[in-house]
Amino acid sequence: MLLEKKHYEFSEKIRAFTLEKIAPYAVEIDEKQVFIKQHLKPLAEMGLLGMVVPEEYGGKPVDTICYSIAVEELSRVCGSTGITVAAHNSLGLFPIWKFGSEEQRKKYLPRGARDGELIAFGLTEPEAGSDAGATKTTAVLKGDHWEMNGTKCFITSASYAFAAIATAKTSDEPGVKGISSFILEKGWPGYDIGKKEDKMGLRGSDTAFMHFTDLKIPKENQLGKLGEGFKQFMITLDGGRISIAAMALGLAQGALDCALNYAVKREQFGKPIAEFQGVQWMLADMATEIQAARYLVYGAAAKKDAGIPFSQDSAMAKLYAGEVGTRTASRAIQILGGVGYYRGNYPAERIWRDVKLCEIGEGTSEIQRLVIARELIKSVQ
Ligand code: COS
Repeated sequence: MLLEKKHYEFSEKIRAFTLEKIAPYAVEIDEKQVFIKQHLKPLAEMGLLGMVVPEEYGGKPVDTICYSIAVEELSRVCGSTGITVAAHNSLGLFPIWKFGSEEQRKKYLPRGARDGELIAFGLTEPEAGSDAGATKTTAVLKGDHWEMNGTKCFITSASYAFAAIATAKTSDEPGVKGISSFILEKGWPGYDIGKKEDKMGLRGSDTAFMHFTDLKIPKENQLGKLGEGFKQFMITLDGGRISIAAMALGLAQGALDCALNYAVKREQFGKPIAEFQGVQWMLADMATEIQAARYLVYGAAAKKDAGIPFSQDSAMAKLYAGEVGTRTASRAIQILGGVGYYRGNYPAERIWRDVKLCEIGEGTSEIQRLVIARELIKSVQ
């Protein structure tokens, strides 16, 4: 059985938390485009900023199904909070825990996992998006330090993160073999953050460029082995994609919540529109697709925890949940009709803007199809 009693109990606990602490501010942070900074303390107190890290490093570890449930429930009420938590856990904490030295773990993880501070992930560059291996950023060894030059873009929480991990070419070896990764600290000379990006959705999350100019990185801040940066980041993204799938799932559920509550109250032709078969079929399709996405997400999560290869599963979960998310949000607006098209009154419109990111971030839907197809072909070779 995929789900145990503990998962339902965890889900109820997180739902109560999100309704009290996160939901009341979702409209305002979207409208005013304010970063969700006020949520960091309560999120840290709930352990939600340290879900993938052992207690000895300040974490409050949960299994990957619970982690997915947490991102799902947060996103159900506020996508901006969902993505901030997902990116911090999966892309910030996880690689330092997985690939970092004991010193690095002790130095960086507790601040991120326990103290309400964020860690960012720098892979994408202006010329290295889907082709993540086309990194132009370089790091050159100069005595006791590395000197990094380059630019990373679309970086979640870049402006607020106290540290970031980033990839750079450290040798001229062709392909991705010459890419390594490093832990960087905010405030180091030559580590600059660009302006906050003005986004269509997820407007309470922070997204910005990171610029590195002759940035001196102490040798001990190299993450893992030299030349393994690309692989580390791919392994990290395999896990991250489960969390973005969970985010899409939560947003889709939020859209269904909205449409369902509206449909049972809104009367036309003398009865609630939920009594019309056209609306019922839409609601039924939304609920069924959400449930199918949910089991793809939890299935990928269970495989990850069991130590079974799950690249294909996380790509499938993200692909399907992302597409279900946009479809569900669009149907929810359709059920609401004119009021669904207005801003601020009902969450469906915000969800529609937020959820589109789930078909783009941490690998587009096209990249997920590529990953799935490669695994399929590999399985018969
Ligand atoms: N786990 C472990 N290793 C992996 C891996 C994974 N999931 N994916 C690739 N690798 C390894 C490969 O095994 C290969 O190593 P070897 O040369 O030792 O065999 C190496 O990495 C290069 O892999 P590959 O040849 O598949 O690289 P490509 O350049 O073809 O790129 C894709 C692969 C397209 C899958 C990758 O660039 C990608 O995921 N792009 C999307 C990036 C993304 O998601 N960006 C979002 C940024 S975060 S917001």
